[in-house]
Parts: sequence; C-alpha cells; structure tokens
Amino acid sequence: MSDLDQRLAEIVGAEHALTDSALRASYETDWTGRFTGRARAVVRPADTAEVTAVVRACAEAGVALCIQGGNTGLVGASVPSDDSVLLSTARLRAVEEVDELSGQVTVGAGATLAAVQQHVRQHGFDVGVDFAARESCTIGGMVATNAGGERVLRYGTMRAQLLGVEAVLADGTIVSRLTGLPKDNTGYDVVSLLAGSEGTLGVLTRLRLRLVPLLAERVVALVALADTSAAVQLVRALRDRLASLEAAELFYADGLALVREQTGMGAPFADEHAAYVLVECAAHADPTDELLAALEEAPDVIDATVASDARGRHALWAYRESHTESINAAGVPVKLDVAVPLPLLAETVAALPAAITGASPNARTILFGHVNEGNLHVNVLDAVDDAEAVSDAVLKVVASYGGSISAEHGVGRAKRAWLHLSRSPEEIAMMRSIKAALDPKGLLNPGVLLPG
Ligand code: 2HG
Ligand code: ZN
Repeated sequence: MSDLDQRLAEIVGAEHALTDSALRASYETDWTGRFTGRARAVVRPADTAEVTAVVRACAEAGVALCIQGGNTGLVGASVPSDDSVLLSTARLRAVEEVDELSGQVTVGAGATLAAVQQHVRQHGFDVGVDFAARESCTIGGMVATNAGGERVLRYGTMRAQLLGVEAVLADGTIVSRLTGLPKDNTGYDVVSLLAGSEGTLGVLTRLRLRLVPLLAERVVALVALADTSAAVQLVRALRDRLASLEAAELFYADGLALVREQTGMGAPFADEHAAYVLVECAAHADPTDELLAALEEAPDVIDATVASDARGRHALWAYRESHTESINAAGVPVKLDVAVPLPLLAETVAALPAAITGASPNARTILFGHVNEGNLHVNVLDAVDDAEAVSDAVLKVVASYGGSISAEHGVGRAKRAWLHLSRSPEEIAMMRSIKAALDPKGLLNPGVLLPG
C-alpha cells in the first residue's frame, strides 16, 4: 500500500477506501458501459471535513481526483482517468429539515433525487427537476451537470433550483454559501458557476435548493401525431394556453417498438403512428378538463389517450422513460444529447439519419427528447466502433443549425473534442482561465469538459 492509499484509509476508514479491483469495478465503468478507467482507490468520505482531508492528501501527492455521484452520467465524466483517486459522494447523503417558510432545503451532494423528493413531499413541496434516473442520480451530480429533464419547460434546469452550495476546492479550501437568499447581488455568482462545472472546479458537498409546490392533481396524455412539426405545433399550442403544463416529451415509432420489444408493454393505440408526444399537466385543482379542451382544439392531433389516476399516468410515462434502458439493453449506444432552436427541430430530425448512416452505414438511430427545449436525445446502436465519426456527423449538423452539442448531459469526456462547435475561442479561453485560477494543478476531473 502506498503512503497516499494508507492516508486515505486513515481519513475515511479502511472499509471506505477500496483498493481491491473487484470492489472498485462498479465505480470504474459508466452506466452505458462505454466509458471505463482504472482508479488507484475509491474513497467514500462521510462528511465535508473528510472530503477536505482527501482532497488535501491527493493535492499533496499530486494525484488527480475523479468525483462520482450516482454514476448515472451519460458522457463519461464520472469514470476515473487512469490512476486517479475516485471520490464517491455516496455517503454525503444527509437531507436537512425543510425550511417551509422559504420553501428551501439543504441536502448532501450524495442524496439521491428520489430521497429528496420523498422528504420534501411530506412537507407539501417538490423538486423542480425530475427524470428517469431519480432512484440513483444524486443532487450533487445533477448540479455538477446542470441536469435538465422532464420539467424544464415549467421550472428550468438544475441551475434555476440552486440557491447555494458548499464545495471543497482543489487545495482543500471549503467555500460555503448556503443562506439561500433569493436576492443577493454581491459580486460574482460562484453558486451558478459551480452548476454545470462537471467536477472540474470543486467537489460539491452540500446544496441548497429552491423547492416548488407539490401539485397532487395530475393528468397525462399520450398524443399520436404525424411528424415532428406537428409535435412542435402541439406543444406551442398547449404551452401558450395551459399554465399547468409541466412536460412535453417526444418519441417516435421506432423507439416505441424497441421499448415494447424490451419491456413487453402493450401498444398504446390500435394503430401505429409516426410520432408521439407525452404531455403532463399538474395543478392544485384537477387539470384534466382543461387539457382535454386544449387537445380538442389543438391542430393535427390524430389520437390521444389520457390518464388521471396514478397507475394510468405511470403506465403512459413508462413508454417514454423506458427508452434509455431499452436502448442500453439492445447494445452499447453512442449517445448524443443536443438542442436546436425550436423552429429548426423538425429539419434537424429529418437531417440526422442520413448524416449518421453516412458515418456508420449499419447504424440504427433512435431519437427522443424534450420538445419545448428543442432537445433531442440521439441514440445510435450498432455504431460504437464508429463513435467518433457518428458524433462528429451529428454534432456538425447540430452546430450548422445554431444548436448546442450538449443540451443537458454535459460535455464530459465524450464531447470535449467538439466543444468549439458550441463555444467560441474567447469563451473557451475564459473557461480555461477560471479552471487555472481554481485548480492550477489540474487535479479535479482531468480529461473532462475542456479540450486537451
Ligand atoms: C432522458 O431524457 C435522459 O431520459 C436520458 O436525458 C436520455 O438516454 C438518453 O439519451
Ligand atoms: Zn433528457
């Protein structure tokens, strides 16, 4: 055992400093199975003081750290670069008392979204961001990637929920700003800066979140449509009319077929349709009638199935939320997560398949996403050997439409070579200056976000 390994074991306790390869394994490969790296040790600190001690020990030894939450990331940001120390936030899962007056809560970085949802719902609140990985993803990881998900059209991304952070910087300094004042214009916004920094600027240890009201009355509709343009028009019509609109999720016939094949779920409609949009409305008073009236008047709706009871809503959501796991069950996908201006969404959807098969002839492309943000999840199966070419083709199409190469999953290791397609040289230089100022030795998540 090296000096560093021994010191880490002293800091976190031997049972939380894993050097055995079998114990490290589940931390070293990402959720998709595409990204993998070897850590010299996995350490699981119990609190901020232990995080500081771990960071200091690594800084003194000149050893890099990789920070991992629930390991549900999709861009390879949470797997270690070789021989780094993997710092897992799994034990930083304290969920503090809900501040009911302010509608806020402070939670440990390692608390899962599901645990926080369960906790705040008992007090009549909810978390504004939600998505399928809720049982495993952590609040720290969600902030580090500025996660988006299924409710962005109503509540914004994770950055919009974030009112405060506590973080350990690369030299072990603790920065704490957790008072949660909604109005506080006293200089640089360090809280926002850490959101979306992908573990490159500090280790997030505690987060203070703004909560949203728990809206118990819900209705979900799955709407069958002829194409992407119809989906965009539908969402526009509903969004402008329904204050209760919370989600508008898009998928297509091929994605639905794959989901049904993998899960055994039955068909939602007697006929097959080209495109589907799942919408959810939520309010204090039952929003079913207003959704039905809006659907009645909406253009180009071919068919719709509606559920207000929890079981029925869950069943409709399962068609959408099972996409990621069904795709993974069918093979290791090349995953891209892009956004284009909404007026160009249909054109992008039309252009992508040819661009992808041009890069990998046997590729099978499944598209789905979050309509209102023009956010498409591009999952490409049978193309992992052509991952670079496929990514290049997709991201160039997206950039040509003025889009983003990463709408919500982050840049990670997977997209950093293409960062210049979304960010100007001046912006990348500014990011490098910030990184150099806060982590001059490049110890935090090397290989992530910034191009090499
Ligand atoms: C979702 O919207 C997630 O379900 C995952 O962002 C997307 O698997 C994907 O590509
Ligand atoms: Zn998504």
